[in-house]
Amino acid sequence: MGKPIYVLSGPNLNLLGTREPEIYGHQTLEDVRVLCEARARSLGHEVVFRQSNHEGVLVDWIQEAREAACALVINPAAYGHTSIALLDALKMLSIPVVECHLSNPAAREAFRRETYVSLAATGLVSGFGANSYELAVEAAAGLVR
Ligand code: CA2
Repeated sequence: MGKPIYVLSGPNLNLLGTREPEIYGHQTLEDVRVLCEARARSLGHEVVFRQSNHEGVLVDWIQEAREAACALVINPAAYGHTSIALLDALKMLSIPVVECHLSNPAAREAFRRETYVSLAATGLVSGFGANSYELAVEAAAGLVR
């Protein structure tokens, strides 16, 4: 088994499944982890699945992924719309980066239509609820040489 796919989630996603199910679905982040692990394993990969509410912690994990991961999937949550620090960290990666969102931010409020993270992402999966993560893992695996 090679290096794992890192799957990182940003602020408030630890509460997934507890509110706004019409936007984000009923599944918890633990459910999402199980889906990602299963999809990755079926494709011959392991995942490292982590969530943080703290921007600097996410930056640390992105930096760690430079050496430790074969690809990175990230749902930056609200930091995607605000964080140049995440963008700068992602730009230092030479592995595939797949941005993922549960909802489709492009179809929501104007402030969600731009994400800094997209500037460093190989591609974006959004709007499919928990399946966005699975699809993002599949896309990431497909990009790994
Ligand atoms: O659709 C997504 O995955 C988002 O990244 C979710 C973020 C939002 O700021 C982005 O614009 C789009 C919000 C995450 C809020 O976390 C939740 C916590 C509990 C229940 C539902 C979501």
